[in-house]
Amino acid sequence: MSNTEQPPFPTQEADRLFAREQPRQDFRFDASVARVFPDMIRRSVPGYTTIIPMIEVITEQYAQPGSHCYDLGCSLGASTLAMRHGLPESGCTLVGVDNSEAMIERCRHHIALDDHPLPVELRCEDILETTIQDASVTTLNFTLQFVPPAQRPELLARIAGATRPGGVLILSEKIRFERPQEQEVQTRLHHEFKRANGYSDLEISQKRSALEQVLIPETLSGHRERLEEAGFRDVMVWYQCFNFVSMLAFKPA
Ligand code: GEK
Repeated sequence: MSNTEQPPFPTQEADRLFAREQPRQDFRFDASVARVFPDMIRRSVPGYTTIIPMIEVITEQYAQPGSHCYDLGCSLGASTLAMRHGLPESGCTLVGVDNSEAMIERCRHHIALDDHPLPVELRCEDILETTIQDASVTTLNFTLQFVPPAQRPELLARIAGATRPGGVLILSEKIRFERPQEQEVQTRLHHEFKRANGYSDLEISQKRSALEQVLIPETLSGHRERLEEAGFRDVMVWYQCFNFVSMLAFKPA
């Protein structure tokens, strides 16, 4: 396994995007977000810096010779690079997809700086439209939550249909809880995590409001049910920190 607990990109511009009071606008993955993204996601998503190196471990276990591996919603390529380092040097292809041009442009640069020889195909495309075929490992690392809920079943069914028997989907998501008390506790702990990482109350509340219509979390049981309807089996949570989880869903052999 490569260098594990380090943030994937060493030089990081600090995220101050919501530090000043501003009119409410829906969150977008534009150039200003792409510029600060490594710092933003590390300070906002509990467990992100653990999940990334584990994607390498999981990829190494489940990649099948001659298959395609996909990172859907690859942003700057942290999860893509983890997959790349988990793949054998030949015999698999790796595809990263993101519909933000600003992300893909920077991702291309990060991939070029990485010393692994396996080529990576980057597509600036909507994951709802991108071609997926003969897959063994597919990663949706905090991406499905940004897809409109009505379109999620079809996307998951398409991934399941394109996955080889024994292949896996790595699905990481912010979740919500059925019990109001648990929802309250886990949300508060998440906000405390952000505060501990230097975000002010103003930054936390402006970001939350910008994400309200854009990031739609679902319950764990909702995810399980839909993954099974899509054709996956043995859905399991392999990581959870507060209201952030990562699951594995297998295509039956
Ligand atoms: C990481 N996986 O660092 N089609 C293509 N891309 C999309 C779509 C879509 N329909 N919707 C959203 N995205 C990464 C982190 S970030 C998670 C993923 C976060 C893209 C969007 O442009 C963004 O780059 C990414 O999904 C989500 O491990 O910001 O919390």
